[in-house]
Amino acid sequence: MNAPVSEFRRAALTAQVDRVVNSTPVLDIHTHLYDPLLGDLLLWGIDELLIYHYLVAEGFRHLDLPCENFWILSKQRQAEILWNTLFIEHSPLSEACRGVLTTLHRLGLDVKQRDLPALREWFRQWNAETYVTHCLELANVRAVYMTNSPFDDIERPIWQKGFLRDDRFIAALRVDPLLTDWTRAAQRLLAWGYDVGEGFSPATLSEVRRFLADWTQRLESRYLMISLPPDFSCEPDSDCTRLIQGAVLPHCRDFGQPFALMLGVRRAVNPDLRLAGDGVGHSNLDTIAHLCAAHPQNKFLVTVLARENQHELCVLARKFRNLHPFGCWWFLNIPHLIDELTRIRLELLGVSFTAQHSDARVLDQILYKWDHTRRALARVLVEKYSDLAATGWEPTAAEIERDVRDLLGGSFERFLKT
Ligand code: RAT
Ligand code: ZN
Repeated sequence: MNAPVSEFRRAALTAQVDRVVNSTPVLDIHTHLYDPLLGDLLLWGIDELLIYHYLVAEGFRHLDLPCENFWILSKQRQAEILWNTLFIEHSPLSEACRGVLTTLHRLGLDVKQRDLPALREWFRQWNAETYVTHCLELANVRAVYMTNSPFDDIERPIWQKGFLRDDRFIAALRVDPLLTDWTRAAQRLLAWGYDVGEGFSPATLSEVRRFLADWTQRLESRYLMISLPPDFSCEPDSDCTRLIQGAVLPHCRDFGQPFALMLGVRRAVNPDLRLAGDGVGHSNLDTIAHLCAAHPQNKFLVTVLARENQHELCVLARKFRNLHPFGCWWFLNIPHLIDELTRIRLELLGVSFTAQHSDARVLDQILYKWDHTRRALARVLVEKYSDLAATGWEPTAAEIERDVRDLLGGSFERFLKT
């Protein structure tokens, strides 16, 4: 049997892994953050942090208030209600609440005062442009991928007009409405000058491809993305399947880009909660197996929301090198599950996956999301390298740096290039 590494060796390994994990810049491959030149779309600051939909869902566990009475309030008032409910009347133990405190702490603010007006005052010194640089540097994030939808009426005209891009914000083309509600999407495409018909004639599919190509070029987007419900399947005759096979996959092949699928979200389980009202369901991953096998020239970036799907996704990734698992998405982005998922993935895939994406909707959140992930990742890696050291295989500093770089965006970049 291998002798466990000495306490001294383990402490040295811990220090080394912590240093590497903290100093390796992250490529954040899926967020809802925006280039600051997209204007008010980029959210930041204490009130936005407090009204994050993860906190709204938790606040309503306690609030004795009809949802509609909450939504008509100003953002400031909503933030005050959630602050009082989740931080003052109860301890902020949940991951989303702790995240607000980690963020403030990383910004150098004194949270123990529990003083919301003072916190607000501190944020007044910033503007979006300077604050972006401050947060990216502090979080040690080298670039973030945005989520860019041509179906968004605020975002679309800004792209059409054009603006000087900030190269730390990379575009990803998001097309949920196209694949989940073709009837309505077709009307929009028609209105935008794409000559689509109701069925899926070759002419219609080629117009959909023209639409995807135009937006990929306009955004300079690097992948095409959709989130789908747990019952997503490639039924041969469904609109979604026809569009995927006849337009999305050929488009991705033309541009050499991955198709990113986020599976398992049940939208509007409680619509009164708006963005906070979505739930989770177990997906049938046979659909992913089928896509990967039937389309070896396509690349699939996949994350699944249900904990129960995680092991199966890793096994699939062992079968198909055109499948790249990424992130601990949404309800999985809690330390307990980051730990579990990272172990399962490392044990089944080595470093050929992307350990995390932040999914940040508010700029400042990258501080906590990456801080918490880095801690969880370092803990798991120390254990894994210790297991190797117990066999006599001592990882070198360069090897640890290479592995961490891969897990925090390097593997993803390689996958993009293959
Ligand atoms: O994590 C989230 O903020 C969700 O609301 C979703 O946006 C999800 O990440 C998605 O991209 O669909
Ligand atoms: Zn997202």
